Amino acid sequence: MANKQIISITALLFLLSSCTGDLRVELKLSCTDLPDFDVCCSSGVLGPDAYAIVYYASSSIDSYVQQGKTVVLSDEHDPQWNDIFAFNVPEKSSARIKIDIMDSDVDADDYIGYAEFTMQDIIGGFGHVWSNDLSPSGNGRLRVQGTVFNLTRTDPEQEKLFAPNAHMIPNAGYQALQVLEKLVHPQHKRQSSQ
Ligand SMILES: [Ca+2]
Ligand SMILES: [Ca+2]
Repeated sequence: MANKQIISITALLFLLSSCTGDLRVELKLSCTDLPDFDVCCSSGVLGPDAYAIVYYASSSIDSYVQQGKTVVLSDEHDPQWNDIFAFNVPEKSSARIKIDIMDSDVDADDYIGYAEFTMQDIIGGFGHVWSNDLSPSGNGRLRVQGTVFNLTRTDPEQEKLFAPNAHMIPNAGYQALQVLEKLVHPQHKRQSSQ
């Protein structure tokens, strides 16, 4: 009996670590030199009303799924968004991220460009920074500032440094709770299905 409990606790810890990840990676986005996008009016040319869309693929073979957006920063060639996107990932994560940069308009929004990088570009990058020109035009540049927390460290103070209003991507904590629920209450499912 005791052995069984030890095995299931080990299995639980493994599943929790694979679901929630060893690292919390927080990303902040900014752009520089975005091209003019609203050519109008006698006042001349305005900068774009830029926002970013975040896509996430949890491995090198998975497809992208749209996960979140920043706010719109109006008439700005060099937007710096305060939105923070947080990911719980394994240390050796092969996840990929794509960012679309858009110009918000009253009618249809305009596409400015995109950039793609991997979670390892952030985890292993100098200062956890990654930047590149936007594709396909090469006009404008995306900069990604990462902050990486090691969740396997038992530091009770660490959590206080997490961005409080981060968009969690994907909601891996929820998946971990579902796994926990199944392991702790295996009877529950059997009974309810009878
Ligand atoms: Ca426009
Ligand atoms: Ca616009």
